Amino acid sequence: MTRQCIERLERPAPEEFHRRFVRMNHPVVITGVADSWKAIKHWSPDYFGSAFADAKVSFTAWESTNLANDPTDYYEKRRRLGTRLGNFIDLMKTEKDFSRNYITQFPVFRDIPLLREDVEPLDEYTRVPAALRSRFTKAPTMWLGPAHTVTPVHFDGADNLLVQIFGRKKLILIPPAQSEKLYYPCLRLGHVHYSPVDVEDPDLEQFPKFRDATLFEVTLEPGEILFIPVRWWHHARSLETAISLNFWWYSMRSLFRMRHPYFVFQKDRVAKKLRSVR
Ligand SMILES: O=C(O)CCC(=O)C(=O)O
Repeated sequence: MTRQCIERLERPAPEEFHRRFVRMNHPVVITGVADSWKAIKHWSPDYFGSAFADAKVSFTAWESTNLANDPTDYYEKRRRLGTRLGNFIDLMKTEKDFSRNYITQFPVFRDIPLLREDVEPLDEYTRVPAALRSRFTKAPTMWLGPAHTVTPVHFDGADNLLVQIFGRKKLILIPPAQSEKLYYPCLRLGHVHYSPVDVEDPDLEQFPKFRDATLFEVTLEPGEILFIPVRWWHHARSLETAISLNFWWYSMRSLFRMRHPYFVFQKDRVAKKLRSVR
């Protein structure tokens, strides 16, 4: 495996960001933009636990006796559970091993609108025209969990700005051109955008092609923004209690790049239907 760092750029001009990274479909870390947000100063599990304890949240719970971060085990066993934010944060502080419980994709500004004023728009970087914004951008979502939570490697159908708000998080990215090394498409996991390879501790006997993969790595600090281009594989691990926010947006470019997964998915659906009528 080859390892590379992801470049950091201090407040790049939006034009430079688009020319060098969005159009080239290449990741970068933007510094000096989000670090002045109120969210960076104020947001923490303690703040949420006292100010918004009653907010309803759903979280991903992965019950497993398998100590490894095996993606197949994760996709088979994970469940979506609901609770109140205050309760989740209490459990996070008191339970001995709570690291397989993770608030993922929480629509924070829909459910706690007051928090919206703690972040600044990133429209000059996403560049979605105002008239198309409601259709081409997804409402930002929040990720909150204790140290060691993992999101196994997968890719998304949109470009993404992942903003680290609290704690540090390590990301490993792998380019779409190397999808074969991640055993894509692996339809048995239920979705084509998942891979069975544990990119932190790969089983090279089972997945020998991964030996030649190139891993782009970065540890995000609070206030840093990682651009994850559409279809880039990414794996995340919180190094400590962490909060992140992500901003997904679509463009003609991202829709074009999702053609292949879409056809793989449709082909599989048709094959399953044909098998069921036989
Ligand atoms: O922060 C995480 O755990 C995963 C984030 C992610 O997968 C995303 O923003 O697409």
